[in-house]
Amino acid sequence: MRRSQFVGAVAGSMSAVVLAPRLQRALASDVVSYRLVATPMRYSPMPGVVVDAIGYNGSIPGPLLRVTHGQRVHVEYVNQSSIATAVHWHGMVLPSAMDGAVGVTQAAIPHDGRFVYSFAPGPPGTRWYHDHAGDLGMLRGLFGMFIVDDPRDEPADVECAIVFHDVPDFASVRAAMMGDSRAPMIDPMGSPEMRAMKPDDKMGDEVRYLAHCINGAAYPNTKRLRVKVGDRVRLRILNASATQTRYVRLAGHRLRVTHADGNPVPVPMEFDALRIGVAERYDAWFEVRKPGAWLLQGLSSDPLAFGQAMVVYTDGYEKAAPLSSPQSVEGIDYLTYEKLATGFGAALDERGITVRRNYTLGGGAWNSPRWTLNGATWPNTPKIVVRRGDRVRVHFKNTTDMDHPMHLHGHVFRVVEIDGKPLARPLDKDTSLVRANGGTLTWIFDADSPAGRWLLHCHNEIHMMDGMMTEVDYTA
Ligand SMILES: [Cu+2]
Repeated sequence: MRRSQFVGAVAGSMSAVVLAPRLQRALASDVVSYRLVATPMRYSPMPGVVVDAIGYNGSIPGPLLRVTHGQRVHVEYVNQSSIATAVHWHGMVLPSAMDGAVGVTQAAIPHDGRFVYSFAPGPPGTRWYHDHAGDLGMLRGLFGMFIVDDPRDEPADVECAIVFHDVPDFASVRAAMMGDSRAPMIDPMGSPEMRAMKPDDKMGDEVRYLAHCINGAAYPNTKRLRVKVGDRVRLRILNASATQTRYVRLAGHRLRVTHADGNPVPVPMEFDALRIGVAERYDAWFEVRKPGAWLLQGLSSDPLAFGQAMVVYTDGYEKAAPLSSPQSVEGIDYLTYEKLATGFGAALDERGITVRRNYTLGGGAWNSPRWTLNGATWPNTPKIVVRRGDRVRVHFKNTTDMDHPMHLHGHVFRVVEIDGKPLARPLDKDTSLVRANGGTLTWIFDADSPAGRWLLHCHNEIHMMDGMMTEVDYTA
């Protein structure tokens, strides 16, 4: 019997949020209504850290939004935050006017302003929502998970929404944005955290963080997940960090990945740990085979990041010291795109491609202080102009010494090539990391979304604000 327990990403409360079963909710209404109000809040993710933040409905992350695929959503958004904002629905294919990209699909919503977002959320999967107004709202706390349930999914006994996020030091954010030489910019030797990671994970040295959190808090104040022996547990994991890649591991368990960015993977596959770039999501399952207590951790050698952990436990183990994992990825089997794609294939399938665009990712402290596409910054970057029905190939080459999580609005693309080698099976995604130091990656997508302008950008908040952004325009 399915218990339909759902632990939502609601901060400010240590208790689990139990939602009604999916089918009942689907039958309840064809339209699901939410009201989101952005307001300033004092936010304390851990003792000794208090920041002036902005949250949706007084919570960081914002409330979990959830519909069953086929339902419409009606979101009344009210901006009481004192900054300009708008809400972007990350991973959704929706009318352009609902996309929330300020300056492209809508005007910024001023303080005291209101905007109604109404659309049919899809495709089904683990999606999210966040500010996209260019006034640092997301860094201040304006983000949350949005689940579009797929009624065809295999049932889980327990589902848990898990949002990894970081609390920035705003002085370092402002310095990074201004290219201030006093800012902790990229250190060629790397910070201790970066040295412990693979070279391709050098992200986020520009911004200093005060806390690394799961669902609004740092360990040991993180919410705990109670499970039973025999439970099949589905974790919906989002990396909402503004700049940092995360490795995620559950002690004592392998994680079976079924969805990448909410989209079904070619073949579900088990890993010791997930590697999750900024804005990416993975659905990861495990079965509880024995009683115990285990830590779900974001791996890092940064002492501050040890707090990015939460306890999963069975009855009787509430007080037990949880089993933990070493803070290293050395020698473990962690998720990579090529593994998820079942390896490399013979040749790229270029059938039907009508539009080709190559982007060189450039910039950074040692090349130029600006982050660029083909040497230019937004809005002077070369666009991709399409007609409905086009098939588009986008090739990235990364000349910088940081990974870049490239994101396309309003489409699901297929990752088909990495570092010059075609993947055996394409990965359906909306955000993908392009490896540092000469890495390449290719997308193919069909221009079959609603007409309009769709942003394509690096999801590292600093890089995007700096200009590593372009757009896909439909002309007909
Ligand atoms: Cu970037």
